[in-house]
Amino acid sequence: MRAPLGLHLAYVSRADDPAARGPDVLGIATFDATAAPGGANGIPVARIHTPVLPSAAPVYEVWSAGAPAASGQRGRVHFRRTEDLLFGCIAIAESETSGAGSPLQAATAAAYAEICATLEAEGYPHLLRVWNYLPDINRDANGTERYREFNTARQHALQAHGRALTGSVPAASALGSGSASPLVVYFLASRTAPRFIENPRQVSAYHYPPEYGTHSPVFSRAALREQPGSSTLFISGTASIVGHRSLHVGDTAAQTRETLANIRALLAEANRLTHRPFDLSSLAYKVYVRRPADLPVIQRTLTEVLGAAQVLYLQADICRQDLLVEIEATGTRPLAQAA
Ligand code: 3EB
Repeated sequence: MRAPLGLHLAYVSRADDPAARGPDVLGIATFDATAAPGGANGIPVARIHTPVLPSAAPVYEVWSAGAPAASGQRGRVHFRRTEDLLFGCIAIAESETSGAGSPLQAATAAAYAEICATLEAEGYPHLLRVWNYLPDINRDANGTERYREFNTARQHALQAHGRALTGSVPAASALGSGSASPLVVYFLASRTAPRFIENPRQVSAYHYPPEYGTHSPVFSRAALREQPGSSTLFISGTASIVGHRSLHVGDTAAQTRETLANIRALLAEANRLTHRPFDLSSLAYKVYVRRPADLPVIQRTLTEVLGAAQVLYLQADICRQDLLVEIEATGTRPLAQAA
């Protein structure tokens, strides 16, 4: 079957799945895959080291454009693009870095510098969505949690490239990955500007108070990309945070329900901006579970609500020690034909 019109996401279990091989494939993220997928046509592959639950079988997250794509490389960034969209990925081991700050900060600075340089050189200035996977995200290093070190370096790198630090900043996720993993960042960017969406239930992450780190995380709660034929919504990693505080510490089911309330609030915000409303069942989800033993309670809480939606569960550490679950989502809706 041909992919639907517009940017499309599918989770498949085989590298040789037809969905992972078409000319309109923009890029792939693999979770827990030892072997690369076909890599046909120079398709960029982000290799993420987070166990897939419950099966430990690899999963391929395949992004298709609905239009033919062409591959390229700039420095360590592998990318593939259409007229309006660019998918890219970069992996940097902390052991291969040098420069100011800790190895994680040097790797983060290098990754973001190369991403910004690629976007400038190729002419896709608008970052829509960024996924960040950092080894040992919650470990203390040099007296600071590594996630906080990452936030400082990300903010400095974006600032050095003249990019916004509040407002027009991409939707994002930032998760832990295995200790032996490099820092892996993958992203989608476009020539045309999306709309960025905040959650009225939450303080914007870029305005978090200093108790969460000297430099706030730079991301929007969601991004909406409207095209002539379709509309795509990217919901950032979302957790049990109201205002700026973590709620329901120690209660996984309640954290899951609060996270769904945040996602519903984002859908309501997005639906004020688009002609074709999104609902919970029109999205595909990636659910990050800190403790594998919590999988059944999270699954039970979600399946009641999400019905037949695609859901991928991964084991990953989350950027605050007290968060047990985090959920991101993406969906594309065809736009109504003009009468
Ligand atoms: C939060 O709401 C949870 O640092 O890029 C979610 C999504 C989180 C993205 C990031 C962090 C990031 O603050 C953590």
